[in-house]
Amino acid sequence: MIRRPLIVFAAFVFSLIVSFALVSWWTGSGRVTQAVIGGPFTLVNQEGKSVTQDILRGKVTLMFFGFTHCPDICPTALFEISEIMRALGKDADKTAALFVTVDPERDTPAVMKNYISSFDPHIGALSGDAEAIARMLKAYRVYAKKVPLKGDDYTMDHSAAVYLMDRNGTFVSTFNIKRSAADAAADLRRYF
Ligand SMILES: [Cu+2]
Repeated sequence: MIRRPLIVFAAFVFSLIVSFALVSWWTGSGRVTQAVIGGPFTLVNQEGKSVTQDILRGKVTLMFFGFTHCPDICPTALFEISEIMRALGKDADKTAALFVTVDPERDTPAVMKNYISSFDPHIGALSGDAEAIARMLKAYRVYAKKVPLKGDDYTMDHSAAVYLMDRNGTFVSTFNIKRSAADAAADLRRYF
């Protein structure tokens, strides 16, 4: 009987150790994820101007990777991001969105400029030469693959996650745009 409190105490200490281990594993892995997505880049914006990762500074940025010939996923995502910008109202100026091409062969800065003109003006576009884009996709863990179609035509298979970058240009997490624009806008405001 005298040992029972000791057992209870031992169980309590054990549970503390387990929780501590879990928390440090969890926060530790969070840091790893942040470190492996992102990094320096030199690309070309829709005006044909060379830009670096510095354009991410000072604004909460949504990044989306795709291509202008995309039949559905990309235009839908850009439409949804435009709706979020609209829901933000004046606060949209504290944010930016970047549409980065996975198809630099066809998506020249001029093509990108024309394409994004159909969407909210807070959305910019990034293109570049094949090598620079390949490096970018690798740094941001984006999957993209050319899929041949009839004749000389092709399409692109690509991952479609939207990335949330904080005001320092650091990756925070993926960002869910498949919800009401008001909810997504409220979520974005937390990072201002
Ligand atoms: Cu697409």
